[in-house]
Amino acid sequence: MNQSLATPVGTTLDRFIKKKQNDFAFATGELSQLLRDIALAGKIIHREVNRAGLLNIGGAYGAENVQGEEQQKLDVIANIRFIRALKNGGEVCAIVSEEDEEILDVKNPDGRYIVAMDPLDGSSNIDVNVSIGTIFSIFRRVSPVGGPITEEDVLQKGSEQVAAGYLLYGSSTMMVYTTGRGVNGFTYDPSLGEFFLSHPSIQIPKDGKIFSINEGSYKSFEPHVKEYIEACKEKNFTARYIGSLVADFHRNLLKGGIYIYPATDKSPNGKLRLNYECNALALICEQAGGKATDGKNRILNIQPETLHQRVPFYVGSTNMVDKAGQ
Ligand code: P6P
Repeated sequence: MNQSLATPVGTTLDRFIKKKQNDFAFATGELSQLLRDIALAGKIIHREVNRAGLLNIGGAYGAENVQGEEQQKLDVIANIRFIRALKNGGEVCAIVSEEDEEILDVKNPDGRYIVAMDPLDGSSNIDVNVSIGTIFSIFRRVSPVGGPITEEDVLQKGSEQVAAGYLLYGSSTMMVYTTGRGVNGFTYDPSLGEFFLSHPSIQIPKDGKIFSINEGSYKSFEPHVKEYIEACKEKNFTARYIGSLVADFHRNLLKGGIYIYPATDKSPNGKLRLNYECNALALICEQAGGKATDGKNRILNIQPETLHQRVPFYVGSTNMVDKAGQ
């Protein structure tokens, strides 16, 4: 990119979105507003996450989400906050959330976008103060505006995403997203209530020396996965597995590396969900020059069959994903 055209580090997210909108000849500002709505919800979750321990709102909520996992209270709060921000923003007609079994029709019949999200991924880490994240995909609705939400609207291939990203609530809170023209990272300054461009035009190294996988399931890994892990160890690569997808993904995106959640005995189709985890990170990774597969097929080419469909997930530096796959 011509550096003189590059947006200077320190630009606010709002200004950046506006500038990029001007780059799109027919942009109407709706997607820009939707990205702002997501950033607003991220600021709210930042506040909730950073005071969870103090207000003792951590710990199991008692209810269970569709995944049969114990819902942490912050899971529920994050889901409510994102749904409210997206509904009030008016750009979204429907939401697919990890926390809700059914499609959420937010009663915005003029909304032209669908959001698929994991409002708080890695929430089992909340009580031990490990980084967690929000993952989101944005699609244009394919059914007529004003009509009923259809299955075609919410079961689109990842290649149809118009935008995707994540928020990482870590040592600092970041928002990283793409609208199909590269990947940019913004760091939140809570004293100013603003996200600032801190990681412009992120590119993932073609190769890396970090592998992220839960070796506790080693015995049930397929042979090619075992072979790949042994090859990594032969080369004295670094094993880094936080148990929080967004945190592991983000580190590998910046430093180079691979994250693998393969098929296991317990999760024969892998654990991660295609619609609101894998698609978003696959688009981000590809836009940053990396790769994402299910071990064979490009993630973004997989046609979803169900809302909460799981797929094996290999994502990160291109050369590593190629070697780890079948
Ligand atoms: P395991 C968290 O529940 C999550 O969805 C990802 O954030 C994380 O990478 C993975 O599951 C951890 O799963 O089976 O290794 O504990």
